[in-house]
Amino acid sequence: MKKHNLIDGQWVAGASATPNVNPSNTADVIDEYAQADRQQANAAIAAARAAFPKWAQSTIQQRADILDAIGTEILARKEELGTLLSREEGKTKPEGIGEAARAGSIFKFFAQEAVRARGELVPSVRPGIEVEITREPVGVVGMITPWNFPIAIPAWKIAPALAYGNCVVIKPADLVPGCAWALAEIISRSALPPGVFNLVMGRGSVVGDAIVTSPDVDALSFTGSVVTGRNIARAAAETMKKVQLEMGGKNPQLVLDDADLDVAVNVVLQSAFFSTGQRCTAASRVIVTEGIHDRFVAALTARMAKLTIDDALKAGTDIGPVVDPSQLKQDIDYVAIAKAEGGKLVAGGERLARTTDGYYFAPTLFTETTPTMRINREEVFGPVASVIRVRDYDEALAVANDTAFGLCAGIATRSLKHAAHFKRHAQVGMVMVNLPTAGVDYHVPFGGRKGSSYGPREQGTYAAEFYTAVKTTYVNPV
Ligand code: UN1
Repeated sequence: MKKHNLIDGQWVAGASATPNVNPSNTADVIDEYAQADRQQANAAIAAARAAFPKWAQSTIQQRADILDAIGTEILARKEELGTLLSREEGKTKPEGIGEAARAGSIFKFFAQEAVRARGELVPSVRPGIEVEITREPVGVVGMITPWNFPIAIPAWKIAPALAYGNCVVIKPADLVPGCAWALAEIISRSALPPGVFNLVMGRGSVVGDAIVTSPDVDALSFTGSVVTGRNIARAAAETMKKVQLEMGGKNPQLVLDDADLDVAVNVVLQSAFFSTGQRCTAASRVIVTEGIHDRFVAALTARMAKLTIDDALKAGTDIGPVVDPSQLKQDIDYVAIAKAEGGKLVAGGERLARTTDGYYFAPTLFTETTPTMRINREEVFGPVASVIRVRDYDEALAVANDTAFGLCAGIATRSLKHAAHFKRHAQVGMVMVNLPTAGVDYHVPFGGRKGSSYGPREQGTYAAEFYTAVKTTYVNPV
């Protein structure tokens, strides 16, 4: 069955369709997914606009019940949805199932947030007057989501949008629309009125552009590359949209002399290579003090040699394929760049052949790299990490902060003093102490600083900053 767009409660065939191909096995085509044209995107926006006045007045109980039911179904079907995720995106099946479960929990969390809505009543500086501070929905929220978290990222944008009374038009990544479609199908069977939620699949240059430039979209939440994010911010300013942008990272992971070696190695394996390194939260700059450097590199490369890189759906696979040929080319190109810059390749660096035709790439580690090399400045978005050797913690901190990005930063240490100092001085939105930089909780704020993020935080109670508009009302009770 071909997969259509969901516009105003109806499944509508796209102007064209595109195959969704399994990156572990290019002979496996999951299905054909609709490609909307600009007209369809505008129809979805118009449907959301028309549905908004009524949905904005829905009760918090109505929203809570709908979100909770969606969350329940996602959790009940997490194996199936996680398998689809792994098949279309290439992260391993346990990672896919974990992500599907995360999406279910997010809906359940925001079901409860809906009923926790509250305002403030404060005295005025003038006699007899009362001031109320309340939150209202923003309106129509446009969403553009990336391929690397095909269900969790749509969930963490859609659930708060609906919880606070907004209408949604979402364009999932062109490359990986399967999970977003499955989520839309679940939502389409909920008690949500038609038009409140719309799915338009297709190209960024067509559907994305229609959403970004439409005067009928009030707010825009985007996760993706820095280049696209910057263009979106510029275009959104034309129509004064509220924007929330989550972009890249070049996240540092410090390993200090006093680190527990096993913990440090596990943290770096997880952060740099799992999910094929295709996470904006991945650690790609491993900053290691000289006392532990050689022992750490030896232990890490020994563990890397034992990783199983294979079909994402196979039991026992640690790391699945890269998502598509262009990402594979980018990974290969950065290996060449790092070598040319003088980095020493100590593991991986090459495409791998498996029994199925997929985009397999060996987890890659460079040592002897310096902070100014391109490999330490630009996001690769693959299973590629580089080690920077430093004298001490102070130099490690300076190197960690010497970047245009600021999403997250990790430190492996047993020193309370260094961990406490790092928590305060890392110029990022999220700090992990003896934990991987990637793999975040669903109930707390997510986001970064500098080139990584722009606008209010996502997730947890902080999501309300983006998905609501604050109103201040002055009352003279005469
Ligand atoms: C995670 O590491 O658990 O696109 C989430 C990304 C991030 C999400 C990471 N926005 O990789």
